[in-house]
Amino acid sequence: MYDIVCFFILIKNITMSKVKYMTTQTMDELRHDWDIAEIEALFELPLNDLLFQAHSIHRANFDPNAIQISTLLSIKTGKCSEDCGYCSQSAHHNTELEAESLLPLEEVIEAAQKAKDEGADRFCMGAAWSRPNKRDFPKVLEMIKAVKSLDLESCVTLGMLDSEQVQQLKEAGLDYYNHNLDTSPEFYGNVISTRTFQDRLDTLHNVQEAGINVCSGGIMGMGEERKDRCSLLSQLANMEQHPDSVPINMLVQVEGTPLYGQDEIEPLEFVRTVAVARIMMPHSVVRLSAGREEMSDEMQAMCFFAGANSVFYGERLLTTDGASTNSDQKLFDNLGLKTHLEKKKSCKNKHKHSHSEHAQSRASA
Ligand code: SAM
Ligand code: DTB
Ligand code: SF4
Repeated sequence: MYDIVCFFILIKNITMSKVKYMTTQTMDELRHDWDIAEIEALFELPLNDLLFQAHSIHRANFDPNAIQISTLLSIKTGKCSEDCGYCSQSAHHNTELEAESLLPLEEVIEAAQKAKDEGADRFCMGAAWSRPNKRDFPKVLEMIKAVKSLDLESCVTLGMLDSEQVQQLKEAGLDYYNHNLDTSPEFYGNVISTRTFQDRLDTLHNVQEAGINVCSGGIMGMGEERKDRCSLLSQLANMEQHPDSVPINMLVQVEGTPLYGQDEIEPLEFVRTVAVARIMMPHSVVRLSAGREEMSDEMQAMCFFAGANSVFYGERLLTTDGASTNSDQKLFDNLGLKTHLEKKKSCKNKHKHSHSEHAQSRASA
């Protein structure tokens, strides 16, 4: 209630020119009609106003001290036919990456069990494919079933899918499909030439139709401008259904890729992007994704305040190193963030406690 009161005081205090945009977004209203000018106006807010608005919306929709933990595994590495300018795995670039064909099921199970033991609640498997092939796809379905049987949520990212493949993924019990829009439709051609923005939207549409949760976001720091970040966010938020999960990646610069040596995004511009994503998609989980190992603790803390409530966790992302699990654990402790698994355990313990207290009080009565 206090948050709501503060939020409306804030809105009242904002200059008249901004009011047009600010009053249109309430705490959990889901809008699908964002225009670029109003998104730009959010980016232009004084940082404190933007963070306050984003955090108020975050708090109204989520536990602000809970964090969702996903762990990644590359199940098929390198030699990809697409030419994504950021990617170490494209066959078009010379990145000295060691290619690997599809991993055996046992290796995937082992990695998933390890991820669970380290505190992950979701296991995401990525394949360097433009689209899955007939030979390997059934093996991926088996991997999904195996991950589910460990009581982990499953996520895969396999490139473009047709509606039959989507249906098979659904039947295998897949929870999330990751398929990033990556950047604005206007900037897309500067980064990728072997597929179109519309190809990405078509796969997302198929996935949503089948009732699989969509995980879709983008990469910041590829040389795009703020207007591109606004345009990407408008594409995500104006989808018929917001993605359930929105990964905001900061480019991991890989030697040998066309985007190596690119000017980095300003840390506060990245924080603003997270905040605007939170405001525009109030019910979606916003993931602070690749690039965390380059971010200071303070920058990450600001992103969590701005509304990020998920991370990729583990020493390895797909082909590059992730933030170390030790330093992550310290960071979460320092910020008082609890993972979903920790929250679940403490809930169970409380439940057990109240049962045994109840039993004791009955025995002593
Ligand atoms: N091949 C599939 C595809 O492109 O959809 C799945 C794997 S691909 C590696 C998954 C996503 O990882 C990409 O869409 C991109 O957003 C992200 N990604 C890849 N390389 C990255 C990098 N160097 N920095 C940040 N994100 C990256
Ligand atoms: C996403 O948005 N980021 C992840 C996941 N989805 C598949 C991938 C990050 C890759 C970072 C570079 C690498 O390790 O190859
Ligand atoms: Fe291939 Fe995916 Fe990398 Fe693009 S991002 S080159 S599609 S693995």
